[in-house]
Amino acid sequence: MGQPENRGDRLPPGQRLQRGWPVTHYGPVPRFRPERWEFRVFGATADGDKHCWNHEDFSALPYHTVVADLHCVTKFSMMDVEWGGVPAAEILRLAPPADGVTHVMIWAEYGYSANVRMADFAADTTLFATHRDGELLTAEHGFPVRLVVPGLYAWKGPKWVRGVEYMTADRRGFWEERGYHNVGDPWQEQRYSYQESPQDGPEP
Ligand SMILES: Nc1nc2c(c(=O)[nH]1)N[C@H]1C(S)=C(S)[C@@H](COP(=O)(O)O)O[C@H]1N2
Ligand SMILES: [Mo]
Repeated sequence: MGQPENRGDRLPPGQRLQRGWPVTHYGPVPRFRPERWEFRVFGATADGDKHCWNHEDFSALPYHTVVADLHCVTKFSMMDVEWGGVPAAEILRLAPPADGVTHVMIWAEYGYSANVRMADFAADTTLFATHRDGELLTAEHGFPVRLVVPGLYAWKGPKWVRGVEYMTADRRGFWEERGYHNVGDPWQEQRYSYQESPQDGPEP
């Protein structure tokens, strides 16, 4: 992932600052049904098994906070958002991937998905956020869980996450199949799939 040149240059190329917190997503806001909800890790796990948490157990996992900027590919950015939740590294520790896992697919309600390289997923600022500014997320902002990957455009952070699939090869997610860049680094302005170099994505 790219880095800002310096602390005073916080806006990636082509972005502008947004006041307030808009709601941006495709499709309807899902209704949370605690009795049916589970967070599932599956695919190429080290032990070959699925690992599942119900809402009560997921809520009891270690809680960390991360302050991060959010960059939407539609060109607005929000600075210094304080997220709270479960570090992705904690999920990797509790449900270890098999050798050879290179990417994850994050799955959300209604089949929304986003592929993320393992190095980005395992970064210590990647968080399954349940809170913002110490308060539970609202339904439209992803309650009960959304992924936050600070170094990537925000479409790589699904709201209403339900699962993580460990993958031994890359595969495109929802927006990546619909013309958006496979990697999505805002500092390199990787917005659209036509900007990709061959090494940025899976075979077409
Ligand atoms: N499930 C789901 N998550 C999603 C999206 C979506 O369409 N569906 N849109 C993404 C995009 S493009 C952005 S910019 C952020 C917006 O988060 P916000 O509505 O909380 O500001 O959510 C991301 N997560
Ligand atoms: Mo976005």
